[in-house]
Order: sequence, then structure tokens, then C-alpha cells
Amino acid sequence: KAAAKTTTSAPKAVKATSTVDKAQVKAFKEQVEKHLRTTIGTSPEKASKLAWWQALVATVNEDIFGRLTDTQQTHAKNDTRAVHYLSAEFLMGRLTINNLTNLEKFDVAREALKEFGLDINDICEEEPDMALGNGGLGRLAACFMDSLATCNYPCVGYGIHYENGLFRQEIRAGKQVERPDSWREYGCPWEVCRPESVQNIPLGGYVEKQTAPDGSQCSVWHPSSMIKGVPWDIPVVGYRGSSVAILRLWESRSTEQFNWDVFNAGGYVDAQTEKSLAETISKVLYPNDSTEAGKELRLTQQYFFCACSLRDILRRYKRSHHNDFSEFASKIAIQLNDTHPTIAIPELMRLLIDEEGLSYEQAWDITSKSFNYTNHTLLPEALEKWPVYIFEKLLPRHLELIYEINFRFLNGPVEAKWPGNNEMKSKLSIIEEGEVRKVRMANLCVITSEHVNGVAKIHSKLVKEDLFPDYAQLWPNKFCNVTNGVTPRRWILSCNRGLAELYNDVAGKDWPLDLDKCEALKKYADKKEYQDRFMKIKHDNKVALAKTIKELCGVEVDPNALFDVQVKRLHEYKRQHLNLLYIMSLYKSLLEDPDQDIVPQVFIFGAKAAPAYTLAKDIIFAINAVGEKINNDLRIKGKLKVVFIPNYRVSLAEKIIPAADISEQISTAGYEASGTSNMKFSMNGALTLGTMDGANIEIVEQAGIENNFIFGLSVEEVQKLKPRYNPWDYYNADHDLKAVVDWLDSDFFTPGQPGALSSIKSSLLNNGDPFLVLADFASYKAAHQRAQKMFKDKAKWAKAAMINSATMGIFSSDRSIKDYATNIWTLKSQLIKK
Ligand code: F58
Repeated sequence: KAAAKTTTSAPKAVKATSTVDKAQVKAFKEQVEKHLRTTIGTSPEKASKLAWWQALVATVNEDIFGRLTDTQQTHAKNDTRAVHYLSAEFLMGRLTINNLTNLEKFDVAREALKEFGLDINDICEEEPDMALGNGGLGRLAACFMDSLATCNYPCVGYGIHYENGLFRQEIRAGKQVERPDSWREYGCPWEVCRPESVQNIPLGGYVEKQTAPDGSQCSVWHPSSMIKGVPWDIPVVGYRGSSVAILRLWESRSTEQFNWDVFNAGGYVDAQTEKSLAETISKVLYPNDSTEAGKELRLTQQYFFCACSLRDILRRYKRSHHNDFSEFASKIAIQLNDTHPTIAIPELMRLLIDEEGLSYEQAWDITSKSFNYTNHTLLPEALEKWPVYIFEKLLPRHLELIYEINFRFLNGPVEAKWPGNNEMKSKLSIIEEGEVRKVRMANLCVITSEHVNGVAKIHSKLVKEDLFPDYAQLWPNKFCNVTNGVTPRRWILSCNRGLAELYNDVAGKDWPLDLDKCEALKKYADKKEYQDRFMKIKHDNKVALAKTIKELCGVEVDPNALFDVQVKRLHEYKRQHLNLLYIMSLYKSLLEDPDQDIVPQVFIFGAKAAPAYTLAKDIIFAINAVGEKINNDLRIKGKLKVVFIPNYRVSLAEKIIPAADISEQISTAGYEASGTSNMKFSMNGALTLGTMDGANIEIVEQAGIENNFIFGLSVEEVQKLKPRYNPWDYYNADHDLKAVVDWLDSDFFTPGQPGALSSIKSSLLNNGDPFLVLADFASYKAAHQRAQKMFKDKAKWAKAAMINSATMGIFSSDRSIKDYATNIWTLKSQLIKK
């Protein structure tokens, strides 16, 4: 234990033991036991871990629902403006520990369960992750819900109640195998069904032109089917129980009336088919990352949840405003999380015109004041475009409205700015001409929205200047930046209790509400006793992770080694293969000189590949194959280990991130919009080894370039090099690089299977190395060497780690949400009346 200096100015560096109120523990214990007996129907003697967890949740829910009612009553009474966050993904992860933490009941619950002889962490392992998202975009939505609730902003999150979340990944013989993720197989005790808010959603059919009595033309949609949308509410508890926000997820069901028609006509089997078709809509989350699967079902999913959500919004608005829509845009802000909910735009127009009887102009005025759009990617293949023929089949009336919006836009603002310029018109049009005509969803978003934002400074600049330069000429003030953030409640307080206690000691207990307060640690970054305490916390987390790695991968790793971590979706632009090439070169040099004095290192990967993304799956296989060889090679004396932790998800991130020494953020500059794990790693005291891309730039702005390892081409350099790039030049010029790339072609790592890793070499050489892996290799290697050197200097490393952690205040998602509230939504926070 570090000796504590007891001066008056410096708080104690030794670990404090928190005291827990005995009476509260007793009451909590009684509540859990009551629920175990009367809600779950078992007893402490017989209860399974699952039953204990369910009783624990029932206990927590007692606290949550009262606050939820208070929150909703306050907002309804004050008729407050609210934001409606539309997102096809909410990657919530587990809720128990987080809800307990936010209610400040974690310690009480832990002690109460201890008295039953139970370990709270063990019991909470029973909770399945709510993995209703692919990666960063979905997790951002989850962090935003936490911040919206914590900062008391009136809000509703709307999404899809997928029956199956992102697939469960198994690794068999080194290869990814996808298994279904049925997260609520045994029910989810957090969610509440709200049958009183069910919606019926029309689909398909045709549009009939009718002439109104006044001679004007109008369109009447005759849909061919109806789908029922059933809402499930998940309460999101703000920190210190401030307000409880609602995440409303829609489940699709068949509507009885439709089925009965078929049934009565004798088509029992057909009726069942209809039923399963309707239920298919919310069956499964599409497991894509950054490439779009142009599937009819996906557009149906998008339309389904947007249509349900808008009806819900309108119903609530009309409760206090009846049929007067003049205040709609001043009461309702709608945020589109990427283009996935874009169909909400023509749907609102349709509801206002066809159902509420407004004129086109009135409807457009309201719609264009209500929507805002967040862009999360510049990758052209990820920008959604839907074939017109799919719209004709599924949403004929929406297509008609999209044509009208487009016509008025091209002949209004575009014609005024660039008279007679057809080239500009075709560039800016919502419709892409060609063999298959397509609807460009991002264009529809930009044309309609009040604000369009990117998710990090550099990304927002590229959105404005490279992705939508012509729109920016037309509306320069539409474009803005809101740098992403992450919730410090989940990403420090809940997942790194040791660090949280240190911050309680040096920054006071309010830092989870004001992360800038953590800056207080900076002044102790030179002090040995604080460095020791900080690194002891890190070491304890590494010991815990080593245990998890042993359980999940069967590999023994040394907590004293440097833990180098890359966890994120598998994609070429994220360059897990650059990391792998470096590992191979390190291994090669160790084979050449096994006695060299290098820091023992553990390279840790976690990544899911989209099931249809072959090269990504090949990279997973390569990491496992290389790992297998290295981990079992006695010649290198355990100096190097490589582990691939299967089924990377939020609950694993919570164990991995607090234990990292190095955070790998190595995307090709210009391709990672922001990144959010980079923020979580830094907060938890990892040093970033990364490119000047996305939010990495802002991270080093805060923490100092000298406390991180920056390498590689900048955005400008990438843009300049790309058109004349020849990977062969780099391959031929660098001996070491050539050797490792060629190694992929041998059967050294895949005995008896020569060529099993060749697709990676081929992508780097024959396919032109689209993400400049070879161009950045040398500088990546040099960055690693700098990291190794610094790791040997324990004090220097500890100081850099502490400074990183202490300076991440601006990456709290509370800051992001306040930026949105101030600059985009003009939303005020509301005090909740009890
Ligand atoms: C991510 N996008 C960005 N998309 O890649 C990342 O840089 C950023 O930090 C994050 O959004 C939050 O802004 C992302 O996660 C998806 O997962 C899509 C899901 C649907 C298919 C296309 C990709």
C-alpha cells in the first residue's frame, strides 16, 4: 500500500473504504426477499441466480416507476417542448448495475446481496445484453438517453423492439460463426408493454387520384395491408434519479382484422403466413456495419418504426393542442440518427396532409422546422439509397410526396441559385437517375432538416466541404458540429469502481455530473503516491481481465505485460489488419532474437464482422491463426500473446476498457467519423495509439500529443496520396513489411492450409490497398516503439495515463447533449416535481 501523506491540501491517496447505511441495507434486503417470494415465486433456499437477478430488478423497479410517473406528469402539465430521438439502433447493454448506480443504490444492493451470500457482479452476469445495435451509432444513442435523463431534458427515444439483437459470435476453428441473440427469451423485466398506445400502420397498395369538389386534385392511398405496432417502454434512469426518460421500442404484429378476412375465406395457412410476415418486420437487427444491405425488409423496418413513432408524437401533441398544428414545430423537435429514420419526413407530410387536412405548404413549413439530421459516415457505400421500384411497391404515397418535395426544391432554391444549371440539379436531386432509379435518403434529410451535424470537428468539416459542398453553398448555416460523447456513469463510475473512488477523493463526488471536475487529478500526476494508486487500479483491472481471458479464450496472460487493445467492429477502414501485420513483424523479430529486451505485450482484439463481409471474416480468422501460433511458441518465452475475445459487446467492453494500457484507434485518416471507444479508453487511463482521425484529434488536443502515440498520414495527406497510391512501392521498399505480407501467403500460421490467409495479401496488393495500410505501416511501427519505450518508464507512463483520464471532461455525453439542446433543439431542462 502506498504510504498516505496526511497534508491538509492533498486528499489521501490510499483507497478509502466506503461506508454503507445499515438500515438501508436491511430494507433493501427485505425488499429483495419479498420480491423473490411474491413476484418470482421462489425462496432464498431454492432460488437460481436468474431468480435472484429478477428479484433484484423488481426491487429496483419499485424506485424507478414512481420517478417515471413524476417525470411524465411534470412534462404533460408544463406542455414542454421535447426532443424525439429516432434511431434504428439503441445498444443499451445491461441495465442493472447502471440503474443501481444512477439511483445511488449500488453499494446498498451489493451489501444486501452479500448478506444472502451472493456476489452482486455474479448475479448481474445473468442479465443478457440488450444488443439492439451494431456498434458506435447504436451505443451513442444509448449514452444520449442516459444524458437526456440525467440533464432533465424532456425527451422520448424511439426505435425497434428487435426480437433478436446483433448476432452472438462464436469462434470455431478460428472462424466467426453467427448464432441468434434472443435477449428476451425468458422475458425482460425492465420493459413494460403499453397496449393503450398500439398503432396500426398501412403498407403497400396503390394511390388513386381523386378530384375534390373544389376541382383540386388529391391523392388517396389504398394500402394492401396493415401492421400492428406494439410499444414496449424501457425506463432510462438519470443519475441521482433526476428524471426517468422513456425509450419506446415498437414490436410488429399482425393486425387481427386482416388475418380474419383471410381466415374466414378458408385460408388458415395463408393467414398464418401473413401473421409471420408482419412479425418478421421486428424479428432481427440487420448486422451491417458501414455497408448498406438494400433489402426491402429493412426499408419496411425503418418505415414501420417511424410511422408508429410519428403517430405517437401526434397523439400526444393533439391531447393538448387538438387540431391546431400552429405550435407543432415549437413543441416538437425530431432528431434523425443517421438516414435510417429518413422515411419519417414524408410520413409526417402524409399524416399532416392526408390525415389532418393541412395544405402542402403548411405541412412543409411544420416538417422542415421539426427535423434535424446527424450524419455518421462519409463512406459512399454506407449512404442509403433505395430503388424507386421498392417505394412504388411498399410506399407509393410516400414516393409521390418525395417527388413533390424534390420538384419544389429543384425548381425553387436550386433554380434561384444556379439558374438553368441541369448538372447541379441532377447532383442535388433526391432522385438518382440510372438504370435503377434510386431515392437518396441523405439528400432528403439535408433538404428538409433545420440542422445537419457531423459527430467530430474534422468529420463535420468533411460533411460540409466534401460530402455536401453544394448544399453548403445553398445553406451554409445549416451545417454544424456536435462532437460525440459517452456517459461517465457507465464508462467510469459503474465499470471502474477503483478509479471512481480515486475521483471521489480528488475531485469530490459530483464529477459524474460534471466531468471537467476530473481535471483535479492532473495536479497529482507527478506525485508518486497518486501514480502508484492510479496504476494499482489499472493493475487490478488487468488481473480481472486476465481471468476473463482465461475463461473465454483459454489463454494465460500476464497482468504485468502491456495490454494493447483494439475492440470495435471489423472493417477494412478500421485496419485491424495493420495491427496484425505489426504483431507479425514483432513476432518475426523475436524469433530472430528471442533474448531481445522488449516489454512483454498482450494484444487483445474483439470484433464482429458483418456475416456477408468475407474479407472481414478472413481477418478474424487470421488474427486467431496468428494468435494460436504465437501463444504456443515456447521460443519467445511468453513475451508476446495475442487473444481474440469472442462475442465483443457492451458488457465485455466494460471489463476490457478499464484494463487497457494502449487504445488502438488506427483508422485511415478521414474514415472514422468520430469513434467513441477512443473516449472511453482515455477516460480509463489508456494511451491512444492512433491516427489524426475523428475524435482522436480532439482527444490529443485535450490530453497532449506527448501523452499519446500519434502516427500516420493526415486527412490531407490521404486525400493527396490516394489518387496516385501504389501499394507495391511500399511493399518493395520495406524489407520487414514485404516479409510479413508474404508470410500471409505461406502455411506457417495455417499448417496444411496454404493460402488460407492470402485474401488479405491480395486486398493489400492486387486490390490496391484501399485504406492505405502499407503506406502507414512504417510510421505505425515507430509509434509502437515509442510506446514500448515509454512503458519502461513507469512514472512517465503513469503520468501520461493520469493526464489522459483527467482531461476527458468534454467527452461526457452530457456536454454533447447540452450542445444539441442549445444549438439544435433549443430545449430547456425541466425540474421534476415529486
Ligand atoms: C459510427 N457509425 C461511426 N454505424 O463509424 C463512428 O465513427 C461514430 O463514432 C459512431 O457512429 C457514432 O457517431 C456506425 O456505428 C453503424 O453501425 C451503421 C449501422 C447500420 C448500417 C450502416 C452502419
